[in-house]
Amino acid sequence: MKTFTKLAFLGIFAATGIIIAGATAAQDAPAKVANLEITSAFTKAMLPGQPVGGGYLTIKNTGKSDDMLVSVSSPVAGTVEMHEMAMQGQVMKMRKLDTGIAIPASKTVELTPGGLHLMFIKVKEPFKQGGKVPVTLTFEKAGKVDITLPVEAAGPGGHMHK
Ligand SMILES: [Cu+2]
Repeated sequence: MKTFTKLAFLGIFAATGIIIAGATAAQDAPAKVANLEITSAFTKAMLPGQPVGGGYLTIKNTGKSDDMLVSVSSPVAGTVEMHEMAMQGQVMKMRKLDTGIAIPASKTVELTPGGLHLMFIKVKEPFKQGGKVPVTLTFEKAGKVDITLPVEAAGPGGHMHK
């Protein structure tokens, strides 16, 4: 099921050059903190009345010790949680990760629509395409790093909220 979902997303990417262009635009110079490199950070425009937004990024651990993303904050949201999407039978469910997201040594962890993601809660102003969302990531060992998530068009691959 998971493979199917990934293939479905790849299909969407392949079918729409617009999204590929958007994804490329998100590839700013990597933010670095200790042995971690953060790339491909982005969020999506929120629809009117949508109370929460997702955040996506890739974290590469080039070091020899495991790390963990333990907390996330943003001045534009009351709270930022770490979530995971997973198929339970036929239903995609979202789960809050209370202990954080493990970033194992020599591994790359991707937060993507349909998988692990950040969830912006109590967003003050809905994210608008072309805007920027400042985020502070706190890692257990590497410490804090500030990044900026460009706001891309709302579109397929977003996730369902309950
Ligand atoms: Cu979520």
